Amino acid sequence: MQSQILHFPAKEAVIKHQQTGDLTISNRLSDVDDSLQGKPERANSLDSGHRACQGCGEALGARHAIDTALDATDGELVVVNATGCLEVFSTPYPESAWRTPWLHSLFGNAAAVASGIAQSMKVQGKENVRVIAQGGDGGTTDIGMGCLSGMFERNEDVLYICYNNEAYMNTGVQRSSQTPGAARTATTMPVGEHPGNSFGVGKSVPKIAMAHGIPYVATANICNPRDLEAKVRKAMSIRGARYIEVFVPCPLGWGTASCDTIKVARQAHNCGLTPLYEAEYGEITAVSKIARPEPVKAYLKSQRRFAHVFKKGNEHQLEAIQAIADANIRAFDLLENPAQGERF
Ligand SMILES: Cc1ncc(C[n+]2csc(CCOP(=O)(O)OP(=O)(O)O)c2C)c(N)n1
Ligand code: SF4
Repeated sequence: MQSQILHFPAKEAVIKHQQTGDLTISNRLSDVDDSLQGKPERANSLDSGHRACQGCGEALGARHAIDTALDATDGELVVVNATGCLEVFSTPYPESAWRTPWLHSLFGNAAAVASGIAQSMKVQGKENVRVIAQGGDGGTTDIGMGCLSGMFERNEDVLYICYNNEAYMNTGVQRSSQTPGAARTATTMPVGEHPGNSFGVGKSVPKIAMAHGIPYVATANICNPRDLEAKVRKAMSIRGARYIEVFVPCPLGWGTASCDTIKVARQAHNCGLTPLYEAEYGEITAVSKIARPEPVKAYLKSQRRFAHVFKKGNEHQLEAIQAIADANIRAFDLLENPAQGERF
């Protein structure tokens, strides 16, 4: 495979002050819109006492998303949760860390259960009560795909949020259709001629959602909480089927330090592997540019699931991953300053 490695002239890069950029949760000195997480009136929908691993990106993403949705709906919200880490760590019977009406569906039918609740609210004349379905990438993009596609096709009044940690984490890190090429999981071991997960497999569910022509699709990343909140708020202002996919690192499954979750998420964004965009009725309407591009190496280096990529003889894997990032940068025109993407 022909790879195109990006050249990153660090000195010329314009460094924005983090405190006034778009990546911080809150800054009382800044006139940029504050994040809800920095305000005392946030709902704290996913309360303390749950059993997520330290540094769990999914827990962080869910709290930001549901707090925002509760704020946007004045608390008139029902949440349906597919089986998976988020459900297991938040609700060991008879306890619950959720401070909102919340319902556990099966692993693969959250979109169908949420559709039924939304229809029921309509019949009862309670359309002010809004419905969110949420789940991991296994429950959403694999086993839940049929129900999800049906929810999109019928244009049900539901926002579906997928927390994508790129594997089935709750059952011991098995490969999903979101596991990237070369990544090690319990079912894609780092051995053999092509160690880790195969290349050229998997699917983009945001693009599949767009192909259904639904009113709103977005990708988000917990490295940018303001952007995630803005997308959830926008989704809640729209009626009909909506889909948001949030990139959420998993320290346990990825082999990263729990203190590095945000850093790893930001590196994924900066290297172009996780483009952030919005689409309405099948057309892309906004793309978040990368202000400080980095090569994929920096992102992969901090994760044990990619450790074998750095072994002698596996250079082709590193090049293949860089080529995927380069293709995203081209396809979504991701660089804020195209000069930073000078290739050699
Ligand atoms: C029909 C069915 N098959 C398998 C399971 C076992 N199971 C529970 S959670 C899970 C994995 C969840 O993975 P994902 O949806 O990616 O969420 P994560 O745990 O990564 O957040 C599996 C396989 C189940 N509950 N139901
Ligand atoms: S295994 Fe991963 S997704 Fe599950 S609770 Fe731990 S960090 Fe979160």
